[in-house]
Amino acid sequence: MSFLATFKENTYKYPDKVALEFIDPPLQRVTYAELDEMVDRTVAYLRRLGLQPGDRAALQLSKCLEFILLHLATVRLGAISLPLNLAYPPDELKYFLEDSAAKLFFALEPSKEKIQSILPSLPDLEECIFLDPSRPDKFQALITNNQELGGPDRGEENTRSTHQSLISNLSDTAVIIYTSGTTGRPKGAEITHGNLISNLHSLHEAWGWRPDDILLHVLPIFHVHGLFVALHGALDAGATTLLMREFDPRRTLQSLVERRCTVFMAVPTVHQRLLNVPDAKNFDLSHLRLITSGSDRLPDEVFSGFQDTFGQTLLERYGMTETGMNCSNPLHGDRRVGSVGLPLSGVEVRIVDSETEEVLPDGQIGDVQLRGPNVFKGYWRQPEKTAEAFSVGGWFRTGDLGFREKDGYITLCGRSKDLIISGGLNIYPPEVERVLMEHPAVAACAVIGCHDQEWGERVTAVVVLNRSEAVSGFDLIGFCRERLAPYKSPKVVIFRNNLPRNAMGKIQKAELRASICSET
Ligand code: MLC
Repeated sequence: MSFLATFKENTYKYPDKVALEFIDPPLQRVTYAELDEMVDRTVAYLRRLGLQPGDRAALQLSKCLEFILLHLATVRLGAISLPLNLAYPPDELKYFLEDSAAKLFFALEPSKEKIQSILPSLPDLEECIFLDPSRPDKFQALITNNQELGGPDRGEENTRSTHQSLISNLSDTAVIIYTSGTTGRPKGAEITHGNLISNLHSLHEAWGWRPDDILLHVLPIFHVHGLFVALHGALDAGATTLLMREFDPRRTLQSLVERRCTVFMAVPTVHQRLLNVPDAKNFDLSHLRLITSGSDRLPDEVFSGFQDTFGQTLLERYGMTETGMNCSNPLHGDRRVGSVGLPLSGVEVRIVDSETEEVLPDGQIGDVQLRGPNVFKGYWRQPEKTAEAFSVGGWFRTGDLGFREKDGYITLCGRSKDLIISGGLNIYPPEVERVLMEHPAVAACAVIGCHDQEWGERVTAVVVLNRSEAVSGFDLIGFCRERLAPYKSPKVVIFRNNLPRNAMGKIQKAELRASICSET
C-alpha cells in the first residue's frame, strides 16, 4: 500500500481535471490522467537507470514538474525519494549524497560545474543527471525515449511500476528528509508510506479537503510543508494545485483572487509579506475557505493582521519533519491565537517533566512528546540517534516546550533543543558554530536566534577572535556562505572579548540572548 493509492484512484475518478498547473513560466498544466501516465513513464525511465526498490534517488531541483514526477515515480517504484534544499552548497550536498548512499542524483543544469567536482568522491552514486526545467520538452523526451537507454519494453515496465505501488509495505521508507541536530551532522529522517498515509487521513479529516479545492502553492517542495502537507494533500483529495515557482507577495494575492483559490498554506514570514503589500486590503480573499500557517510560531500581530486586512482567521497548526503534522486548530470552532490547537486524530501528545519524564498536569510547562502512526521510523543508519530521540513506550521527544490547556489545546512556549527557526526553516546553531570555528581568526563563538520582525528569528553569531587576527563580520558571513546554505549563515556578527560560561565551561546562551538580542 502506498500513499499514492488514493492519487491513483483520483486519476480514474477525475481523469480530465487539472491536477497541477504552473502559473509562471514555463506555463504547464497537467490533468490527473496525464500526471499518472507521466509518473508511469518516469518510473520506467528510473528503472532503466537501474533504480531498485529501497534505493535512494536524490533531487536537488527547483520547483518544477520534473521534480514532482521524479519524486512521485521514485515512491511509486518502491525506492526512496530524497528531496534536497536548492540552497545547499557543494560541501553540504556532498555530505547528503554520501550519507544517504544515493544511487541517482538529479540536479539543475546550471549547477553542473559546481557539482561535478564532488561526484568522483561518491562511490555509491551511479548516475548524476542534469536537468533544465526551462526546457520541459527535454525531460519529456528523456522519459519517452526509454529505448535509447536500453532495457525492456516501456509498456511492460509501466504495468510493473503501477502494480508495485500497491505492494509497498507500510513500514517501508518512502522519503528521507535531512534534519540537523544539536550534535553531529544532519540526520536523514526516514518517513514511511504508513506515516504519509496516516497524516494525509488525519489532515483530510481535520481540514475537510475537497475535490473542488483549488490550492495556491507558493512554498518550496523539498520540505514536509510544501511537499507532504500541501502537494500530497491536494493530490490525495483530487484537488487542483496552482504552483508558483518563486514566492512573490503581490502575485500571490492577485492569483488567490483571480483563480478563486479556496486553500492557501504558508509560513508566518510569507503571511507577513502578504500583509506588507501596500494595497493588501484591496484584495478580496473572502472566497478562501482555509488559510493555514505552520513551520514556525505565528506571531499574534500576523494573526490579527489577517483578520483586520482580509477578514480571514488563520488556522495555525504544528508539525515537524520527523512527525509530519501533529496538532491543528479546528476548521470549525475556536482558532485560538498563540495555540497550535488540538492533537490530530491518531496522534497522542503528552507533556512531561524534562528530568523525570513524568506526565505533568494541565497548565504546566514541560517537554512535548508525541506518539502515533505519523511518527517517523528513525534516522537513516543512525540507531543511536534514533534511540536517543525516543523515550520509553515509543514517545518521540520533539524538543519543544509547551503545555496543555484543560480542554486539550496545546500551546508551545519554547524549545529545549538549541534551535533557531528563520522564515520557517530550522537552523541548528552547532552546525553554524562548527563552520565558524574552522576560520583561523575565530577563538570561540556562539550562534543564537534574535527576534526579527520578518524572519521570526535572525541568525546572530557572537564571536571571540584570536588576539593576533583581524577579520570583519562581513568576511565571516562570506566564509559561512561558502560552506552553508545562505539561510543558515549569520545575518549579524557581533564581536566580544569573551563569552559567558558556567562553572563547567558551557556557554550560557540564555544570558547571551538577553544581552545581545535587545541590542541588535
Ligand atoms: C531565504 N533567505 C533566508 C530564508 N530564506 N534567510 C533566513 N531564513 C530564511 N528562511 C535568504 C536568502 O538566501 C537571501 O539571501 C535573503 O535571505 C533574502 O532572500 P529573499 O529573496 O527575501 O527570500 P525568499 O527567497 O523570498 O525566501 C523567503 C521565504 C522562504 C520565506 C519565501 O524562506 C521560504 O519559502 N520559507 C518557507 C520554508 C518552508 O517551507 N519551511 C517548511 C519546513 S517543514 P541573499 O543574501 O543570498 O539574497 C517544517 C515542518 C512543518 O518546518 O511543520 O511545516
